[in-house]
Amino acid sequence: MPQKKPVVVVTRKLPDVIETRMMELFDTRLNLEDKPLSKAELIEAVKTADVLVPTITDRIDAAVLSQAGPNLKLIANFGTGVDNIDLATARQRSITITNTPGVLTEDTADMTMALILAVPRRLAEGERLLRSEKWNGWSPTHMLGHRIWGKRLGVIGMGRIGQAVARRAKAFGMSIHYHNRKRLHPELEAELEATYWESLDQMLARMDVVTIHCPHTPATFHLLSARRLALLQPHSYVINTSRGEIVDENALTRMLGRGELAGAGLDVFEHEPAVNPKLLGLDNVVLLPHLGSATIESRIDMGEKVIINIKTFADGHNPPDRVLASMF
Ligand code: 8YV
Repeated sequence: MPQKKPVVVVTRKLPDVIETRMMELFDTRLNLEDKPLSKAELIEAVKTADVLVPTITDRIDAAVLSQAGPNLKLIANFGTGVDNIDLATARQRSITITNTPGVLTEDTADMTMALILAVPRRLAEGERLLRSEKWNGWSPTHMLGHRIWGKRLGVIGMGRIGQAVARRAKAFGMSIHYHNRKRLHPELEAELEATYWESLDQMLARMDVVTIHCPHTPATFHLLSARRLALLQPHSYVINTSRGEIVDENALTRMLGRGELAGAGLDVFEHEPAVNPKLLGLDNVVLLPHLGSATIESRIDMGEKVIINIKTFADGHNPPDRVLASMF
């Protein structure tokens, strides 16, 4: 007798090719309108599903997980960060969690590099000026920014994305510094020409640009606290394409407004999709709506990872991208 297909509930609209394949392989319930699920709808989903496919916009907390039906054995997250899921409660309930690492590394690194260039060179500000039809023509002293060649880049979190950013920044003439829970293998450190700082505080005080690439966990919440932001020099820039919660957004906004920092490039925010209104009024920031991995290539690859994880799990094997407690 053919095996019953698992009931898979997908919380958001995914690329068409992914949805088509999921419909072929599983008993899939799609969200064609892409309207984020309410808490009640999420609870309904975990009651009925064998597999849930959430994204960053779904909070799979203890309240939701406590309502999960006996069949929910896998949460196959569409995304690498799993801070939207209460991992401890999921573990207690023997629910396996998978994510989609690796496939969005290069795109996220590109977006980070774009911000590292855009903020000091005032790209968005210049574009706004032009569009407002207020440009009066070239002048030797008009809209001067800062050179990034020869400057120090401090990478916080030297995993896949941090390394991909380091490679790009090195090619732009920046010197690479990093802080990580674990020091890199000496060969990799040498290849990246990266200097390791055991003390984040000491690194921050010496950098021209700081970029964040660690996951958001209880340990990294407000890692860039008001105290640590104050260690940065007034000419330095903060770039964040990781998670908004890692930076104290109010403190950052205050310091940017007072000129205690030179600028910031932010793709993520502490209370997404809300953005601190004071940030919106600042000229020295470039703000993006969480576009780090927003390419069709990344999204399809992420979907394929989700499919492989579900299929492997349904076939009775360990899925390749299991999230283990030790990772976070
Ligand atoms: C995704 C991301 O947009 O994968 C991640 O962790 O931050 C993003 O690039 C989002 O998380 C999808 O759920």
